[in-house]
Amino acid sequence: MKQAIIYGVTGQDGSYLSEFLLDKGYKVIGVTRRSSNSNVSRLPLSLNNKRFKLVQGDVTDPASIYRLLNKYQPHEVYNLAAQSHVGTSFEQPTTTWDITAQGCMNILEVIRSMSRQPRFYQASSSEMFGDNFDYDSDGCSYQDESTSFNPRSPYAIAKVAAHQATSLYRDAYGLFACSGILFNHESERRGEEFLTRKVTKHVADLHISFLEGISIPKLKLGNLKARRDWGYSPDYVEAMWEMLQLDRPEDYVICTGQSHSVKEFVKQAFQCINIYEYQDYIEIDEKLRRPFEVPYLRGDSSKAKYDLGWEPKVTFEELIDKMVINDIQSRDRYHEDITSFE
Ligand code: NAP
Ligand code: G4F
Repeated sequence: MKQAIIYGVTGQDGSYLSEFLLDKGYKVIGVTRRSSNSNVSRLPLSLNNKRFKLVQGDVTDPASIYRLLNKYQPHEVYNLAAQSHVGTSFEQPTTTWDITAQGCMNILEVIRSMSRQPRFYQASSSEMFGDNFDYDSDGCSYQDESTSFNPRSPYAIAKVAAHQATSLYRDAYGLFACSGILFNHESERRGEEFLTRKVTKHVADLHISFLEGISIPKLKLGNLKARRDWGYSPDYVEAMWEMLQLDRPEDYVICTGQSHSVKEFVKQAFQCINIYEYQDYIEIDEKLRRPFEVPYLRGDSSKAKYDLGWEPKVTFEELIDKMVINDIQSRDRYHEDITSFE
């Protein structure tokens, strides 16, 4: 039976990847760091599976990585662990570096020392491009595997370091190590501090507040002009696995090829509850703007389509529908729980 270790299993992508690998018949070892509160809320399905094992570990602790990898001798290691919030990285640059850059190097070093070396996946990011892009034959801007990096946040700097380390260990030591350069991807399990979930959760709250006849404060947002290429996380974790099944390790851009502004996302989410004047329900908070903003992301994943046969399945509109509906249903369930206590 194939075995995989997932660092970052408690996060959005980690939870979907563990379910995907379990469906493929893998034994999955999910690594979670110690927390004063339970952080396994995204893992109920995996935890119910006998082939899933949750173990403690931390990418900033090399000895714990050494012990885990040598104990389980996995076929594949997925490094999804990161301080993954760009805004937070401006406030906590050193922590971001330790987890997001050094953490990757720590895993690579352990793999290098092993006699039976597992295949390694690194979660790289479109944030690494910063404000760089190329032009296609129609004059439209895009980023792909050959666009140069210009990291514009402590998070992006850490991701570039991890990306380059993965590439170096592949070339210098012959490791089967590759990076997926993933553009923004979201889901019903997205962390609530990221733009998309913050918006869909607020829209659900507003919907319930109308039903209850109460008013809630306006939604505070930062930059509405930035453009992102937003896809669906369950689609994207499939690409991670496909990269590790190839004959040769290579890096791949994973994206939808469509770019939308934050404003367009907000507008579409409010439309899900029949609000067409979303401006009446939001306000700009200057404190939510970042010291530097990545203005435009639109990827080209032709290489992944050609080599992996990978294509995104969920559209921008379907993604927003799924997230809003899920947040409304969660609010309904919460409401039923509260009233059953009364
Ligand atoms: P996420 O929900 O923030 O999950 C991050 C995971 O890393 C969590 O499980 C977290 O554990 C874990 N972690 C943090 N510090 C750790 C440490 N010191 N040791 C071990 N684990 C640690 O992120 P995501 O959206 O699933 O993204 C997965 C990966 O893809 C991240 O590396 C992210 O930077 C990268 N990425 C994401 C996107 C995107 O749009 N989602 C795009 C490109 C790249 P806790 O639960 O304990 O916090
Ligand atoms: O949802 P965001 O915080 O995602 P961001 O910064 O694009 O980063 C995400 O995608 C990267 C891939 O490109 C990942 F590597 C990274 O780990 C993460 O998953 O912000 C999206 C956009 C930004 O332009 C931000 O300035 O929304 C803008 N925004 C406007 N108001 C806001 C807000 N973002 C957040 N989080 N909160 C706001 O109130």
